[in-house]
Amino acid sequence: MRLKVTEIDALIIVDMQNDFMPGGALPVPEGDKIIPILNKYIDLFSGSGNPVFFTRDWHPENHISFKGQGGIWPVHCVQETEGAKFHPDLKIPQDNKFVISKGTSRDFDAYSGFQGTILNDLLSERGIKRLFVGGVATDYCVFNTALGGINLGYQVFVLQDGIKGVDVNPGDSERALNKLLEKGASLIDLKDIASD
Ligand code: VGL
Ligand code: ZN
Repeated sequence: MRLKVTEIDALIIVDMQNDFMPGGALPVPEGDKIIPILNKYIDLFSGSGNPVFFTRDWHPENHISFKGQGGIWPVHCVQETEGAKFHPDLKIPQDNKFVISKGTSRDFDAYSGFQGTILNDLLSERGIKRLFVGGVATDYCVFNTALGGINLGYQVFVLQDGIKGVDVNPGDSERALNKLLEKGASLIDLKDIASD
């Protein structure tokens, strides 16, 4: 595939936070391995003046998704903690970047960057029609953010070389990607995007 980044394109980097990286509270295996390639995507979009959106899980300390409150996850990405910060190696641009916090109320969880946020407004008011989605976890927040984008009418490209999954059940990530393909998403790699 050969794609050219134009003014209708936005990059969405999902949940590249310390708690989701090896050594974190809810690690995605090899989650840090995709940082160099995500930085290349970020350079490419940012360099051509396209907006880059960074979603983050941003939970209050008694969040319902935590085991202590009857949820399924260990405590993770608590607002203002070290674990909730973006990985220090992630190259966050100075300009034309947006941080989207989700899962911010105690009683609601959000796996999609669109859920309970202004992401769709920010995209549509900029005339964005195509979304390029990477980050973690393939089978949770990447999946739900990409699906949310498709359901809102965006053309969605999932960055095959810029995602990692947790696979709580073996095959979860593969099933998630197959579902996205079925819904009309495309899988691309960095080499599919023209740099000229
Ligand atoms: C996520 C589990 C719990 C994710 C967030 O970012 O994929 N997974 N909260
Ligand atoms: Zn969470």
